[in-house]
Amino acid sequence: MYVDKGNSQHDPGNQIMLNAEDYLTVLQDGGISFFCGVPDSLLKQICACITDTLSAKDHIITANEGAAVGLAIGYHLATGEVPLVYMQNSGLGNVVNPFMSLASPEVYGIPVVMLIGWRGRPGVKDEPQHVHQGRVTQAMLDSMDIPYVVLSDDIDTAREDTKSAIAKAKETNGSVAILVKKGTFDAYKMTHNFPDFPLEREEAIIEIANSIEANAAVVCTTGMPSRELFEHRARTGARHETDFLTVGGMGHASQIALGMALQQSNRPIYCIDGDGAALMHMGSLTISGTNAGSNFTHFIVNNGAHESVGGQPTVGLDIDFPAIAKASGYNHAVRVTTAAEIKSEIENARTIDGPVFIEVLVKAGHRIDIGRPTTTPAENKAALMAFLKS
Ligand SMILES: Cc1ncc(C[n+]2csc(CCOP(=O)(O)OP(=O)(O)O)c2C)c(N)n1
Repeated sequence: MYVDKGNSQHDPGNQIMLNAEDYLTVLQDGGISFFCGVPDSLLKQICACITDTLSAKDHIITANEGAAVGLAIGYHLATGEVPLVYMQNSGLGNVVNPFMSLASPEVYGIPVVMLIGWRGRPGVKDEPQHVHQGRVTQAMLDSMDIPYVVLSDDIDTAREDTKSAIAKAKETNGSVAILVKKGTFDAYKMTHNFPDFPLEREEAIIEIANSIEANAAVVCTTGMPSRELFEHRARTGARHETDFLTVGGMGHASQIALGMALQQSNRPIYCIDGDGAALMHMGSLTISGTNAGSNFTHFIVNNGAHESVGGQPTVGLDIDFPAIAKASGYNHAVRVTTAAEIKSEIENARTIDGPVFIEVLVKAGHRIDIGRPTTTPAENKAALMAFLKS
């Protein structure tokens, strides 16, 4: 089901762009007053504008995209209105179950507008983790019977298409998707303030990498943390064979680390997680806490933000991660803020029974010139598997 009334052939390099505030007004004028979802870099301007403009009752940054569908269902049941769920197309996987089994017109019939950042759009160069997902995004929507339109960067066309999408969602009691290409939105600067902790995320990651054992393996989370780790290894002349970069599958780094740790109980395994990623599949904390052994150390480098995709806030700084980890079965759980504390907690972890959980509070922000992995995921996997055999 292809409803492409937008100018999908338009080159995103072109200068015409949508202003985020104007497009938010289009959505609101069309009758949308509740927004929820997980941010994406292609949507960062509109997500930032929504974050700045709306009250906590009208906008929730959810743990994952499936949870956003849940929230949207509740909102519709309580108001009869149409909610908007935003996400990166990689989040579609998290949406499939609550959509198919609950929101579908063949089950409860809940009208939802989905605003989806289209990473890996065919013809546009993107990272390996986006290529397959980008190529099948339309086919996935088709197979779920979700009609879609590609958002035009012309405001009048965008207004008309958005109005039709909302009308279609109401008429069918179903979901309608609006796909957003790279470069659709013009710059928007978010005003949210973050606390000023001593370390930057990159400094924390470097300290962890420098303080762990030579035979240790690291599973690093999605987004910039993996890029920063990769660059650190490259700078120090190390090969990348000790590290698994969780370039996609956000929220699953800790279970990848657990899978390794259970099979290689003599090798120290470190997970470097993000707060947004840990929140995305927080239930996994209980599985690591109750199943991991002493060789498992779980870091959460917490900047209170989805920093890698625009810095929209998470609830990471409003909750007590170490308390949750302790209650989830970790034997030792601490919060640190300095490089010296990271080093001494890693030393301490070697002498006590694990699993160990270490939250590092860091300031939001990143270097603007962080590179991307220069080796492919397949090369990375081969090198890591050879290292794990050694
Ligand atoms: C399922 C899924 N949803 C959304 C994304 C887009 N995404 C990539 S990194 C990221 C933010 C990660 O935040 P956090 O774990 O706190 O790490 P930070 O970037 O703040 O260091 C998001 C939302 C994704 N890759 N996968």
